[in-house]
Amino acid sequence: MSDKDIALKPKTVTKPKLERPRLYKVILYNDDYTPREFVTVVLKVVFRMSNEAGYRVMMTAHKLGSAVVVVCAKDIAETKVAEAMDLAKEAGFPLMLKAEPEE
Ligand code: TYC
Repeated sequence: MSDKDIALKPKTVTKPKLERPRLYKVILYNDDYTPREFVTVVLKVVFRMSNEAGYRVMMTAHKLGSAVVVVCAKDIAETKVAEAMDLAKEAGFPLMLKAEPEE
């Protein structure tokens, strides 16, 4: 077999397709019982928002029924939802948040 007979295999570089992890949005829902001040404090403590940002998001939920608090990884979104709802539960308020996948 001469050198000419050696068939060189084309090097196929297969790029692993890494799917970007899906992002989740945390939605805050309005209710008639949780005090505005409490909602604002929860947004500050759990989501590290400024007083102004927390107040704005709280008022958006208050007026429109719901508001997006943050968009982040699934585990973070679910942890924050649980933390916020635990604080509300301890205080006896029916505050509701949900983590939903982004379209
Ligand atoms: N609607 C509540 C009230 O008037 C305040 C509130 C705002 C509650 C936003 C929940 O996500 C909420 N006391």
